[in-house]
Amino acid sequence: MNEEIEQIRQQALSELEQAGDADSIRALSVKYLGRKGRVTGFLRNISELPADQRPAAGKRANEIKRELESAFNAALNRLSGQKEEEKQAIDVSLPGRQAPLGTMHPITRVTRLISRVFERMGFGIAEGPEVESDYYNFEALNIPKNHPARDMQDTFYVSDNVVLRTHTSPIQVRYMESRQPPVRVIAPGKVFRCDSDLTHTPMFHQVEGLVVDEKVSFGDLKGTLTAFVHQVFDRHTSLRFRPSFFPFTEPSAEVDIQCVICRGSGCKVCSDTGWLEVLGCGMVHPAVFENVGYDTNRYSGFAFGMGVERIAMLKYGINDIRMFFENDIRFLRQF
Ligand code: 2NM
Repeated sequence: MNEEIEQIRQQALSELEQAGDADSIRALSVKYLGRKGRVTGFLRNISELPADQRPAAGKRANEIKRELESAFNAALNRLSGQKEEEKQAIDVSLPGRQAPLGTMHPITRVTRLISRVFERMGFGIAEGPEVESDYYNFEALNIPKNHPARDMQDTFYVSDNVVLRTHTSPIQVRYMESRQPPVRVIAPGKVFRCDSDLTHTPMFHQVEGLVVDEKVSFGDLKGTLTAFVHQVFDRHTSLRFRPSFFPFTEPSAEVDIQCVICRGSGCKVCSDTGWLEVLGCGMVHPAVFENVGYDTNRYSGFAFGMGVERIAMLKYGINDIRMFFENDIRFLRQF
């Protein structure tokens, strides 16, 4: 009878040697140690043995039961340890994963293009706070207390005397306050106006420019802006200077360029005029120079300002300003 349990043991161990995966090891465990398993069956039938054989057979069968239990467990553990190692192995022959590459935002691109053109003409670049005092945003720029631009309808007020800058001119006021001429500087940055429709967003970008020295003339203004337009669009683009008004310049002008779409013959983009407005400019008003402590008898200067979104729309043929701020990568990827 003892031979039978030894035989069961031998068979279990040799079948275990053949078992290559966890499922077949678990099946062996059921086959030998399960409720209807062979070892279990042997133990159940011990009562049928002659009384003098029962103790030794029972003892041996229980030893074998424990031995098989630990052999099955050890085999399962070996197998899962092997899998962990497979998972951690690095296949050095695989190509690397490509890091997703972003693109520059079109507003950043055009701001940099504009800046580069002026840098080549000897301009420096200045920056300043987006939250400004009423003094730097309006007062120093000769914008009177009752001017419509100061209205709550047009300007974001942070408090009575603090606003979100409505243009980047305050940068230039601060720049002039801190040094004497000659000045050649551009001021790029975000500006804010209470306005939101098809052609206006409450935040947009500007580049303004300022030149101050002895004997700076309107001719210098025209030459500088003509060179600028010829580099940003193309060297055959015509310009025209139309009289206009700004509180901080006198005289003031609006600059139109020949329509980049129809080249002047008239189309939807230029409302059949053949011209597109691209920037405002003028000779700096003496009141502004007085506010920053410049000698108005010795110095004169010109200034200009443009919306970066507008330049970008004309340059890339974009017809909705909101595209810049929707963060749709199908749009952004194109630049
Ligand atoms: C414009 C048009 C005309 C301008 C004036 C100044 C300053 F600070 F010198 F007075 N900065 N920018 C200016 C002049 C801006 O934007 C349409």
